[in-house]
Amino acid sequence: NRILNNLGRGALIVIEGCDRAGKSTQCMKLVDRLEDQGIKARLLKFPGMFRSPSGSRIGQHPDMSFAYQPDRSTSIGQMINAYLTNAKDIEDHAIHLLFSANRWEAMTHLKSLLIAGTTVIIDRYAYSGVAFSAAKGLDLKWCKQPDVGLVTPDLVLFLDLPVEEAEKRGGFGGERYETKAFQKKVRDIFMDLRDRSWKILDARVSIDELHARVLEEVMRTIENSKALQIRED
Ligand code: DGP
Ligand code: NA
Ligand code: NA
Repeated sequence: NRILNNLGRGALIVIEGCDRAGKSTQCMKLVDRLEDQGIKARLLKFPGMFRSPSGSRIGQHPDMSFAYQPDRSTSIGQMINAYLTNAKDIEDHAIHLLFSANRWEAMTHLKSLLIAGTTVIIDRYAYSGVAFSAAKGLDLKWCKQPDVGLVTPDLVLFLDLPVEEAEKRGGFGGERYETKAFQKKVRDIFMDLRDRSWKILDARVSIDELHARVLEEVMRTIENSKALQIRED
């Protein structure tokens, strides 16, 4: 539990949830809103690609030109993209390590943002890493190891949407993992990963209502974060 800095750093906020819960929309609205209020904020996304409304991957989101796009351009990001779109098969343990490596390669950048006082919003983090791989049957303890030492979030907001509702939202696409049975397993594992930093928000409400709930939790965390340290648990 190494302590890096404790002077006016930014807060680290993670948005998690199953597919189609509305994470990317909420992340973008949140960053916009924080910036409007004069709070320096940036968005990171793992893996580093956004979807168009039709569900296909479009790389950088048009509204997100200000965001750091981690790693579509890196060789690891390209392998993950090929895997998710079923262009390439990668052994389960090997892809797990690649997802983790994709987070590790952003850590230097993430720490420098936090230390500079910027609040960072992350669309998926190590919880997704563990939940999706453990849902395939990989050993839970093994799944957690590669992400040990990543910067610890101050707040994890889990946008909770029943899988049946998620399916209605334009349906699951043809990407790997996008089946009802698999998403149910992923949600169960997410629930086992809850810790003190988690808040579960009902994602069945309207976009604006959910945004208000997200903002409330985030503002509370930012107000308390002056006293926070950067931890790598
Ligand atoms: P998204 O772009 O947020 O829709 O994520 C793409 C897909 O990749 C989604 O089905 C969730 C999955 N995913 C995200 N992070 C990880 C990870 O670290 N490990 C695994 N196995 N899957 C992940
Ligand atoms: Na997804
Ligand atoms: Na998303």
